[in-house]
Amino acid sequence: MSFELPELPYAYDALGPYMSKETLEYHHDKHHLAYVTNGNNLLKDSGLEGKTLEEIVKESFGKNAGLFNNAGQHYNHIHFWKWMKPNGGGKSIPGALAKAIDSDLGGYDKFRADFIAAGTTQFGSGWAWVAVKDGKLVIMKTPNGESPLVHGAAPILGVDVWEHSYYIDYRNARPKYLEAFVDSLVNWDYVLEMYEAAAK
Ligand code: MN3
Repeated sequence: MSFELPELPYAYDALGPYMSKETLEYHHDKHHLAYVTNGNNLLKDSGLEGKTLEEIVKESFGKNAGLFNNAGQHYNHIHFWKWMKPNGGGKSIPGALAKAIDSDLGGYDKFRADFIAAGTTQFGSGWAWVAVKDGKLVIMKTPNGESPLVHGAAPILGVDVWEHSYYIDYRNARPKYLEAFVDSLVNWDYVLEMYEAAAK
C-alpha cells in the first residue's frame, strides 16, 4: 500500500484555544505530509510494499531506520488527529474504558498525572501513550517515531510531544500542553474504539 495524508476530522480552527489553526496547518499539512512523501519514497523497493501500515511499522523496526521513522510517524499521526476533538477531554469517559482506567491505572486522577508525567519526562522528541499490554492498560513513553506497536502492545491513546506539536501555542511549556490535551482535547470515543479493537 502507499501512504496517503488523511484529512483532519475537524476544521483547522476547531481545537482552539488549546491547539491553534497555525499549529494544525504546520503539523498536518507540512510535518505529517513530509512523513507520507518520504515514507512513500522509502517504501519503493523495500520489500514491504504489499503490507499494511501496521505490518510495515513492525517489520521495518530495527531493520530499515529511514522507512521505520516515516511509516511510524505516519501511523502515529493518523491516530493522533482522531484522538482529539473539539470539547473533548476530561472525565466523561465511556463505561468500559472508565472501568479499565480504574482497575489498571488506579483511576482517572492517577491516569492523568502519570500520562502527563510520561509526556513531560520523554527526553527530546517522542510520544506518551496508553496501551493494552497482556490484556491490561499501561502507560508508556517512546522516542521519535516509535509506538507501543513495536514494544509488544497496542496503542489506544497517544500524545505527540515533539516540539512541533506545541511550540507555537505553548512555547517551552510542554506540561501545559499535556494538561490541555487531557482536560480539553481527548476524543474518548475513539480511544474506546481502539480499546475494543485491542481487547479482541
Ligand atoms: Mn507530530
